[in-house]
Amino acid sequence: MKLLMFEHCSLCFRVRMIAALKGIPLEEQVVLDDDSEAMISLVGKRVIPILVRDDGTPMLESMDMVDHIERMGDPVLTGPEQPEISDLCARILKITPYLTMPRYPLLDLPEMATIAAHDHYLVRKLKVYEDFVALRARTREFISELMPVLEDLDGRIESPDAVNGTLSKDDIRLLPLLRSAAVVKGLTFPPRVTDYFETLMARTGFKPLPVI
Ligand SMILES: N[C@@H](CCC(=O)N[C@@H](CS)C(=O)NCC(=O)O)C(=O)O
Repeated sequence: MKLLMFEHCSLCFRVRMIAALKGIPLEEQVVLDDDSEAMISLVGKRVIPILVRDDGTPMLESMDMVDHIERMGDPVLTGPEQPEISDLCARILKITPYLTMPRYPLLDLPEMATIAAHDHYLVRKLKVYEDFVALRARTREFISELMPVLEDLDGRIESPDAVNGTLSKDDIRLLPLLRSAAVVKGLTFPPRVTDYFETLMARTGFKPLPVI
């Protein structure tokens, strides 16, 4: 199996996470941001992640990819899901892009390894986010908005090994969002969130992204 991905992409990390948790080999192919052809030639449109199965069939939905990998060998996502965790993920996602998107181009990520790819990302994202410098200057304000959500999450974490006590798709939703948020210098996760993040990241074997 091959995953076309961006290093910063949290949906891609869902797929990388389940493969790592299950010890299933996954070939990771980082796509340059300006290489739309790599995606279009496979699935007819620009989208990431794309999982190319061993029979050559591409998959386009990250949670379908997670289900596909979860069906291989012994299951690991055996715990219950809680709607409150999905809701918390949605609340986190309303704020974190304003902190993370303006930082990714500063992190020396492989999807922006050329100036063309780097500037392609900027042109694409600035259509939505308008001014990355201005957003980075509002870091304290966005962190203040995010902290109460992370405090609510802190109160809901049942174990450092799994948000609901036993691994479930809620962990697949949550850990990638925390991995993205953790790029923000000055953002300190509450204690149980920190413990959860560090424990589960260590279990996946992936290092956190750089902090800036
Ligand atoms: N529902 C899809 C959503 C995929 C998606 O929205 N991907 C975004 C990146 S995270 C994308 O392809 N954006 C277009 C681009 O990067 O040009 C999934 O969960 O895999």
